[in-house]
Amino acid sequence: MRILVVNPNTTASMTDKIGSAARAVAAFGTEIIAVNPDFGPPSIEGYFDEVFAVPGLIGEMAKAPEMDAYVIACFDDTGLDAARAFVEAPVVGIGEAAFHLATLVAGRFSVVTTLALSIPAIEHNLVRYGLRSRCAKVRASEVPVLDLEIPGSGARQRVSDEVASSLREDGAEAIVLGCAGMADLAAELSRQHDAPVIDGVAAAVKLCESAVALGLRTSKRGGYASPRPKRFSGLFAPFSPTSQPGSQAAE
Ligand code: 5HY
Repeated sequence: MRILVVNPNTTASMTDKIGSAARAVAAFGTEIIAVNPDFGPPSIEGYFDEVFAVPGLIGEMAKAPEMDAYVIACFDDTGLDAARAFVEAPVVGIGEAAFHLATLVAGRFSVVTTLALSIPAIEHNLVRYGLRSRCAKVRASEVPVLDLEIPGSGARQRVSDEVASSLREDGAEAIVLGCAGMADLAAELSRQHDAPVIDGVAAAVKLCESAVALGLRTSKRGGYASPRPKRFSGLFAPFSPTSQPGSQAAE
């Protein structure tokens, strides 16, 4: 099977890290293609950045309509509903995937994310996924997303310190890492803190493999029905939906 892993921000080094984390857990026979758009925000921190990352996400999916599944590799599950309406193959957000796997191994989990700016979107998703009661707390390590790309920035230590505080103070039994840029930290932090530490990129790849193996496709009976063909105007004209799921109007 072929899984497109889309990092909705434009930072290629982060996409490389995400691709490596995905390939590290992919089953034999699963091909991972990791991409990011060449337009939009370099990092997504809060609602404003998020909305400007969605066209790039949809654009990358439109370039690869033949994939068996899609992963949205941004922890606030950027554009997840729009992406599910756009294609028929399963689409999994790393936030939702990590939350669900955490509930399989712990009664209560906490989330350690980047900046406080990112917390409301994550809490909002927990409520709409029906998992708010299983989350002890969403915490910020106050590490900007792109500091995770800078060796020696102290980002890793700050994330580790926040994991320690969470296990000590929140009654958390597992930790969910709240940024795709933390994908390479999960195994080390789990060993260091002797608790399940979950990376959403790995979680999403395994859930995609399960959905595809079970022959599941995104339901087109309700809100994820394909967008009705129409002509968008101006800047977004190239994104005009056509009658073909996963395709857009030609330039
Ligand atoms: C992410 N931002 O996973 C989120 C994390 C955050 O660019 N990739 C980003 O802070 O919301």
